[in-house]
Amino acid sequence: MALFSILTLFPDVVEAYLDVGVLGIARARGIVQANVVDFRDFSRDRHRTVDDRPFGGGPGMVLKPEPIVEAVEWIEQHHGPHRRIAMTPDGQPFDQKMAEGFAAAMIADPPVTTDLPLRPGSPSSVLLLCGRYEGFDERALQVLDFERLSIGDYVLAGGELAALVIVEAIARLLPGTLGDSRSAIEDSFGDSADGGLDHPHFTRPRVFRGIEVPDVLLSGDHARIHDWRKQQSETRTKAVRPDLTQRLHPKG
Ligand code: 6GU
Repeated sequence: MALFSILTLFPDVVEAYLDVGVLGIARARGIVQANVVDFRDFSRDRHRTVDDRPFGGGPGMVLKPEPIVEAVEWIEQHHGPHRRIAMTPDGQPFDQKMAEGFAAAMIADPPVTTDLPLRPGSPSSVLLLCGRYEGFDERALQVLDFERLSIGDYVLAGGELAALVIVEAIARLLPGTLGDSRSAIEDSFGDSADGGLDHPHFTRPRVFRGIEVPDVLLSGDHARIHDWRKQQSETRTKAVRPDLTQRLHPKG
C-alpha cells in the first residue's frame, strides 16, 4: 500500500490536483493514500509564523525548523515512519529509474483494499516536504535525516509542483492505476523505448488536414509495426536527447 504524506503551506492546491486523473482514480481505488498536512498548523505563535530572516543576511526568508520537525513527528506518530524527502532544486535529480524504485518498494508491500487500515511503518510510506521562500533551515533536514530531490535544473517558487510530479510518476506505475498495464512499459524512458523517447501515435481520422497516418500502422503486420516504432523512437532520441543514447550505448 502506498502512502504519500505531503507537507505544504498550500494544502488546497495539492489536494485539488490529487483528486483528478490517474491520481484521483488511484486514490478512489485505494491503491494510493494521500495525507496532505499544512505545516503552518504546527507553528506555535499567534501569527502562525513559519519563516524568518536568514542569519548572515541576504534576500528572502528561510523556513523555521520547529514547525517542520513537529509536523513530521506528528505525522509519523499517526501513520508510522516514512521515507523522508525534501523537495529542493539542490537535491538529487529525480528520473524514471527512481520512480520505478519507489514503485517497486510500494508493490513489495502487501496490497490492501480501501476498507483495510494503513499498515503503519511500511517502507511504502513516503513523506514529501514542500518549501517556499529561500529554502529550509538546514537543521530541519539534518535532525530528521531528509533525502533531497529535485525535478530538474530550473527553480520553482515552491516544492508543491515537484512533489506532485513525483507522486504522479510513481502512482502511475502501481498495478491497477492505469487501465492497461502496458501503458507504463511503452512510455518514453520505458523498456520498449529502450530507455529512449516514445514513438509517435496516431488515431482516427486516417487523413487529417491532408496528412495521412503512416501506411505501416494500417498494415496489420505487427512485426513491421514494431520495427517502425523502434526506428522512430531511436531517430527521435538521437535528434532530441542524444544524452539518452549515450547512457544506453556508451560507445555508440
Ligand atoms: Cl524540488 N523545488 C523547487 N523549489 N524548485 C525546483 C525543484 C524543487 N526541482 C526543480 N526545481
